[in-house]
Amino acid sequence: MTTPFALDAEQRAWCAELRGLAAERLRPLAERGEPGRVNRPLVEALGELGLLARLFPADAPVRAMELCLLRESLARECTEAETALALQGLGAYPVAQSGTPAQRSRWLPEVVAGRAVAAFALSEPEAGSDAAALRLRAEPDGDGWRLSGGKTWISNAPEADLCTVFARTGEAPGARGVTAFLVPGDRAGLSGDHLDMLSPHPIGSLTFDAVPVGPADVLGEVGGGFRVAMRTLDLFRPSVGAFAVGMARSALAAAVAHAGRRRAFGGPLKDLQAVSHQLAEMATRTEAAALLVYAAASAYDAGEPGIAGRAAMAKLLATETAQYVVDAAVQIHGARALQRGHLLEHLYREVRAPRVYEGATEVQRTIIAKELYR
Ligand code: COS
Repeated sequence: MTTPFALDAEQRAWCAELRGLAAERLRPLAERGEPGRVNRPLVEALGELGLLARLFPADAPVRAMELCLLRESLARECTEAETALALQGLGAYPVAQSGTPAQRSRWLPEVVAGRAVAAFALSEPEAGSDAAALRLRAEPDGDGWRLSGGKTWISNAPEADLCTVFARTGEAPGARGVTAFLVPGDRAGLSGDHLDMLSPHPIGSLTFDAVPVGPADVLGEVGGGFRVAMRTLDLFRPSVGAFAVGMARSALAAAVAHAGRRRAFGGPLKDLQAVSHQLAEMATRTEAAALLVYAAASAYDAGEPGIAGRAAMAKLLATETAQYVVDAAVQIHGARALQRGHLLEHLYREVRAPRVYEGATEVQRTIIAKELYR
C-alpha cells in the first residue's frame, strides 16, 4: 500500500529504472544539446521512453505522485532531462485540465510524443509574484480578441510549439479579468527572445503584436484564467519540491562518497565529527523534505482539502533544503566542487532558481498563512 511515509516496492523499482534511463539514455542527449535552447532530441526521447505518457495518461487524471517520482528520479542523474519533462507538463497541463476535447486531441498526443514543446506563459516584466497584476491585453476583435503586450522568464520560449497564455480580457480588476488561451507558437504576431540565466536553461520572453485568438483558443472560461493558473501551480509546486529533493539526494551522495574517500588530518573526512554531523544533518533534512513532498502529492491525488497550502509547504521546505544541502556538499568537497564541470558546480547553479520560480519562497509563505486564517 502506498502511504505518504514510504514508497512501495513497485515505486522504488520504477525510480531505480528512471535513474538508469536518465544516466544511460538521457544524459548523453542532454550533453549534446545547446545550452539555453530547447533540446528537441531530449524531449523526443522522453516521449519515446514513455515518460511523458506516464505524466499524461490517456484516460486518467495526471497523478501528482507520479509526477514527483519522475522529477525526483530524473533529477538525480540528469537535471536537463528532469527540466525538459517538467516543462512539457507545466505548459500542457492547463490543456489537460481545462481544454476542450478538440484542444486536447489536437495537442496532448503531440506533447506526449515529445514532438510538440509546451510553455506556460504567466509572468510579465511587471507581474511576477503578484500574478494577478498581469497586463497582457486581450482586446475584443470580432468574435475573438487580439493579444498585445509581453511575457518574460517563460521556460521553452520562444521556441515552444504551444503556449498557455494568461491575458486580461475584461475590465474586472486583479484575478477576475484574466483568461487563459492556448496559443500555437506559429500564430501571426507572436515573437520572442532567449534569456541567458545563471544556469543555462531554455527560457525567454514573448512579444505579442496583436496576436489573434478566438473562442476556440480559450482554455476554460472567459474570466476564469487565474484559477486555471493557480490549479496548475497546485499540482506542480510539490513536484518542484521533488526536483529539489532529487538534487539534494545527488549532492548528499556525492558528499558521502567524498567524505568516505578523502583523507585529511590522519584519516578519512567522515571521521571528523564536524563532517559526519554535517552529513547527518543533510540526510535528515533531505528525508524530511522528501516526506513532505510525498505527503503533499498523495493528498493532491486523494483530493484532500487544503491542497494549495500543502503544495506550498512542500515546495518551500524542499527548495530551501536543497539549497542548504548542495551548499554543504560544496563545503565538504572544497575547491574541487567549484571547478567548472563538477557535479556540485552544476547543482550549485541549478538549485537557486527553484526558490524563485513557480512562486518564490515568500509567496509560498503567503499562501500557507492565508490558509491558516481561512
Ligand atoms: N485554486 C483555485 N483558485 C484559486 C487558487 C487555487 N489554488 N488560489 C487562488 N484562487 C482564486 C481565489 O479563490 C480567488 O478567486 P475569487 O476572486 O473568485 O475569490 C482568485 O483566485 C484570487 O485569489 P487571491 O486573492 O488569493 O489572489 P492573489 O492576487 O492574492 O494572489 C498568489 C495569490 C500570491 C498566490 C498568486 O499571485 C501567486 O501564486 N503568485 C506567484 C505566481 C507564480 O507562481 N508565478 C510563477 C509562474 S510559473 S514559473
